[in-house]
Amino acid sequence: MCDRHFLSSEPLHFCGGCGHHLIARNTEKALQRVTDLRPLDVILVTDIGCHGIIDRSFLTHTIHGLHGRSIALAAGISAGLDAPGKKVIVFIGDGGATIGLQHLIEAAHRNFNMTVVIHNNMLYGMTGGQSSGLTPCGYKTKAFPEGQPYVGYDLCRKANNVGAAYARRVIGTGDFSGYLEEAITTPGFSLVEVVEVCPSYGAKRNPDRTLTEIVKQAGLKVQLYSHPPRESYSRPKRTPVASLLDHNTAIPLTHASTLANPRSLSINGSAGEGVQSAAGIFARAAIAAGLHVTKKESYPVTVGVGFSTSELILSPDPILYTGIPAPDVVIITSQDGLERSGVTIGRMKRGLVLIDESLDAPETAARVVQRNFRGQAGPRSATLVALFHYLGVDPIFPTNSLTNAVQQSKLSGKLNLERMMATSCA
Ligand SMILES: Cc1ncc(C[n+]2csc(CCOP(=O)(O)OP(=O)(O)O)c2C)c(N)n1
Ligand code: SF4
Repeated sequence: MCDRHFLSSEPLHFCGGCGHHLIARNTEKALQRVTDLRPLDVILVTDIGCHGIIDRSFLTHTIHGLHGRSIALAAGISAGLDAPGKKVIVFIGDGGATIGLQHLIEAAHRNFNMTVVIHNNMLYGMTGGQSSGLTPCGYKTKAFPEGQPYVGYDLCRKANNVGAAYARRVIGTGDFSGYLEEAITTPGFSLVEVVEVCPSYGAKRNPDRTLTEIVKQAGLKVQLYSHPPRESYSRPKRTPVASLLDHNTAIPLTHASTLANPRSLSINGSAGEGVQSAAGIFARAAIAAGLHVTKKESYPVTVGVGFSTSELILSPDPILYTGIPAPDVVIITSQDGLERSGVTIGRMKRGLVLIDESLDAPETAARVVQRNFRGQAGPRSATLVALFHYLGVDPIFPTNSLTNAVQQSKLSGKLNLERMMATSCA
């Protein structure tokens, strides 16, 4: 008698006669026969479905994945584990296995170290007996009371086609622990498809045929599909990468700010016109003046056209919430930016809207100031020019801090800073 228990002594939580009982019990037997394995050497990854409630009964590590994704989860665990003494086992239903079929194929193809045990009761048990991708043609389910009209997949052959060393179909009655043991001790990817019955939804509708008859009529073979073992997946070696934080150097404090309360800015222009870089430079200038700053970017997925918006919060105190329900300042440098910010501006009850003079002034209760940003230094510098103008209207920190930040940026040398400052302060 083995003193290593992998299952708790509590009754399992399946309906009476459910095939999932036998899979759990046979898996425990198989694990007990693999002498080097202790319960905490096993990582059991379960899927969504009735079979998945077994994770409260196994005394191993257990992880519950999303429906159809447990093999992908297990692949990540197996790749990250890199420990030969550990065993990753996946329990998944026929529903989950076919919902996440590509995960299964990839895991078999790349030979991830794991054993997948498919609980093939030929239907979705937990949700009331609908058909799955493994339901055999003619099998009666809730979805097809007259019989499934399609042929189900042959998962063992599919796994074999992509190189699985071990893929075996078994009828889930009696003692099949020997096959599970074979699979568990196969290096790399192995799969056991246990064909079983759901008494609550499957047996009721299909009372006359045995499992063996059903499998035979479906043209499925109860056998092993195998290949000689091959090297299992191991993580590609990578040169260590420096932390992203290493690229950042502290911004020295060079100026002082007069800002007493947080100020939120929404800066709106067109993609490709330097909105984000100008906002970034402005943020650095604010930090150099002792302020805390958050920055959020927003643009369409088609990054080369349409609007480009940057939201900044500047504050003398740490910023604990980075959302801007209603901005204090809206800067608009192009028609795209105007269209993007139109609704926000319409709702403003106070604050400042700084907008290029070529655009139609919007209806708003905020104060509107129109200036020539685009004409002054061209569309690509319009946002930076607008930010110089903003400091002229609302001098929350010295313009020199912004000039310094521009000089330290990639734009240094490309702009006529003196002219920008002169016109913005005018
Ligand atoms: C992505 C997703 N789709 C659908 C569901 C709903 N759902 C929960 S359990 C289940 C059926 C599970 O059937 P199977 O995987 O065969 O396991 P069994 O219950 O038969 O053990 C479904 C469809 C879900 N949870 N997540
Ligand atoms: S509903 Fe079916 S699959 Fe679920 S526990 Fe009951 S018998 Fe088993």
